[in-house]
Amino acid sequence: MFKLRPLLLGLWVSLSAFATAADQPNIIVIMADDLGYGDLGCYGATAVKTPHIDQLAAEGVRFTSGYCSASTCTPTRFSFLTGTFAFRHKGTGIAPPSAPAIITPGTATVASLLKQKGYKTAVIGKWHLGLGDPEPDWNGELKPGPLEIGFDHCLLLPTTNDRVPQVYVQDHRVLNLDPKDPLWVGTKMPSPDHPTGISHRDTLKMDWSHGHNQTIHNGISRIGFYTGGESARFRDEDLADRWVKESNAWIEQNQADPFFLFFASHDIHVPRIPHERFQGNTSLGLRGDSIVQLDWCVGELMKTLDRLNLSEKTLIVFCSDNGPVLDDGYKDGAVEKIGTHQAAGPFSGGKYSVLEGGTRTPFITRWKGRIQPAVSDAMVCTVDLAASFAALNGVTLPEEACLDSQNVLPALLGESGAKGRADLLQQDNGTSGNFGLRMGEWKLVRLKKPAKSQAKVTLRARPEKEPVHSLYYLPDDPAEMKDVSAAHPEQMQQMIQRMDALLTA
Ligand code: NG6
Ligand code: CA
Repeated sequence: MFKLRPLLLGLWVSLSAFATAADQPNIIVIMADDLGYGDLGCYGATAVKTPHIDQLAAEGVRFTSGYCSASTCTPTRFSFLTGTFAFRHKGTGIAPPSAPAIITPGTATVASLLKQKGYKTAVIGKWHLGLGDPEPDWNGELKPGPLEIGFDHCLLLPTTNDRVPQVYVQDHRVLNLDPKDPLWVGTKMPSPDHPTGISHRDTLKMDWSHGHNQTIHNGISRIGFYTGGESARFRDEDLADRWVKESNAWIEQNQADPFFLFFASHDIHVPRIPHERFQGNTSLGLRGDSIVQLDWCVGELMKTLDRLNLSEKTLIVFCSDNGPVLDDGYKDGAVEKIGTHQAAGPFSGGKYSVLEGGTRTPFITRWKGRIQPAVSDAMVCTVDLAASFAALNGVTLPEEACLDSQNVLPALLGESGAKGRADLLQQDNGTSGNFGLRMGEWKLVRLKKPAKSQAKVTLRARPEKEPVHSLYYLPDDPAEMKDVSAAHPEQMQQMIQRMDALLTA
């Protein structure tokens, strides 16, 4: 008996190790930027063709109730990585050009949780979660940043491409920076003759419509000022190609280990300047052409997985960081060329909004050989990926970490009967006091501040004056037009209480 026990134990350990390895797929999260529910072929778009993403959906699960957790970028990315809603932390609204690192080193993140199970980890693309402490040292070491919260490698656009500077950050440094030409980034005009989108408006290759009128780079004026770093600057047109190239190389180098790649596309955020070969591809103008570029990126990543025989060992999650917007500060034809295209699908609102269009976005999972193709109405959110990936790898979440992340793995894997979340709180940029709560098929909207900026961004008109609280029954009214709170006061009260409880939890 004494001899048998270590033997059995050994057998058990090796069997369980085997089981874990088989269940440790590579994970790629592809996050699009400002992509709406209706912007893809597989979600009903006809004015733009997205064959690669449609293929991903046909081979995996396409969610009809997939969400990001906020209707702007920084809070969604914060809560995706940390598994905790952004409104619980100060300073998680849209990050300005020189924002310091928003996620404190040592915080458990999707990357750190997977790294502890032997994953190689990288983020390639748009960051927008701040760098450095108390501010970025553009000419020195840019830390803390992704490498201090669980990533082994990064190649980043520091914020978002309508904000300065247009340089790549590779690991802790600005890539290709010549020390003789230091990079300066600031909020004030560096000199009275510094060319801006106001003083040199007639030279711009794309005019601005609001904001975005400070330093000019590549014929486009941006938010914020910068000088120097000429050898480090990139062309907007080349961003997507560069990130695909870097991702393919990184996947190839790390294929022996399980890997986690966060591919953070900049498409289809403003300024929408896809590569020349995509310009003019659609009738929707540059916004549509950027969707084609995004689709191309997804296709290239899929090809790499096929070439390396990794498609059956890789879970891909495709999602967006917030809903759609047409005019977000540049005159790029998005409004004029929209035609009958419904960027938010059947929903109202979009970017900046707590209506469904703000956060209900494309959401697709694919793991060839493991996930049975399906369309699922289970409610899942980007905030749930942390707990779900942890569960997939047998990682116990640390105390006080990933507070809002629910394990929805069965739903992500398309298992029959998997329900996903029972409810979901939806936030905007985080300072308005506006929130949404989806509970089952009901939706509560709390508007503390009239969503006035939405006139510019939404595709569906809203009533002039809206009450603080309104209630909608989504199966009958996906566009949240018919407030049914008077007919369902108990439902309304229950949801107000649940919203308050979640906000103060
Ligand atoms: C807004 C910008 C908008 C966009 C957004 C962030 C103006 C007038 N508007 O402040 O253009 O950059 O911030 O978008 O400057 S996000 O998707 O990264 O959250
Ligand atoms: Ca965004």
